[in-house]
Amino acid sequence: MKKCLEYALLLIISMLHGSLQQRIIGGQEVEPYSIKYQASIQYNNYHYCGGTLIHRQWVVTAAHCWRPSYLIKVVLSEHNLSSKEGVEQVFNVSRVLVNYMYSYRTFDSDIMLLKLEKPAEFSANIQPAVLPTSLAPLQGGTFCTVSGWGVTQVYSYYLSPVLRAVDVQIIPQCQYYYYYRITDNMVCAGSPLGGKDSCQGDSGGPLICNGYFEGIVSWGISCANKYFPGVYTKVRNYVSWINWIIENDNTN
Ligand code: 4AZ
Repeated sequence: MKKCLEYALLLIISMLHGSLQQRIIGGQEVEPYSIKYQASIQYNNYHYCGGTLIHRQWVVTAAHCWRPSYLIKVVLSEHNLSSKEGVEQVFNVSRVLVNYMYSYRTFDSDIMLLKLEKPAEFSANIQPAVLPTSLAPLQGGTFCTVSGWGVTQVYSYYLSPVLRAVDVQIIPQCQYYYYYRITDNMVCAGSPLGGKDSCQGDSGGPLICNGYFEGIVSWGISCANKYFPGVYTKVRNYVSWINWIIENDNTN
C-alpha cells in the first residue's frame, strides 16, 4: 500500500512537472526544415509544446498543451527558436478542439486539434504528416522517430534552440512499467537501454513510425529511464475523430 501511494505521488509529481515545463534526449539536431510537418506552439513568443501539421489548416497536438486560442501561435518552417531565419510561418489559431474523451487525471485521449486562422502554404519546408490507415497493431520493436525542441538532459530547464530528433522503439507490455495506467489509447516508445526519449518541451509533438504519424508526445515518468518509457497518444485511434472534425468544420 505504501509503495502504491509512493508510486501515485511520483506519477502526480511527474505529470505536474510535465505540464509546468515542457524535452529530446539522446538524439541529434535534424537537417534544418527536414521535418516538414513539425510545428512549434508558442505562448508569448515562447515555445511550450510541439505539434504536427496534418492538413493545410489543422495541427494536432496534446490536449495537455491547451491554452485559449487567442494566446497561442503556431510556427511552421521553424528550426532555431532563438533566431529569426526569415522562413518561419507564424499563424494565429481560430479554433482549439480538445478531444471529448480527454482526462487530465489519467491523460487518456491526450489529443487536441488547432485550426490555423489561414491555410498554410505547402512548400519545400512545409508538408503534412500522413495519418495511419492500417488497423494492424503497431508491433513491439518497431523503430519510430520523435522530434522536438524539448530539453536535452533530464535535469535541464533549457529548451533546445534547434529542432532535434531521436529514434525510439515501440515498447510492448507497457502496463508492466506503468502499473496499469496505460490505456488502449496510449502507446509506449523508448530505448530498451534507456538514454533515448522525448522529454519536457517535446509534448504535443510527433512520433512517426514507418512514415505514419502514430503518436503524440504525452507523458512519462522522468525521461530516458529504461524502466519508464515515453508514453504517446495512439493517433490511429483518433483518425476518424480527426477526419470528422475536419470534414464537418464550416468556419473559415
Ligand atoms: C513532458 O513533461 C514529458 N519521457 C514529455 C515526455 C515524456 C515525459 C515528460 C516522456 O512534457
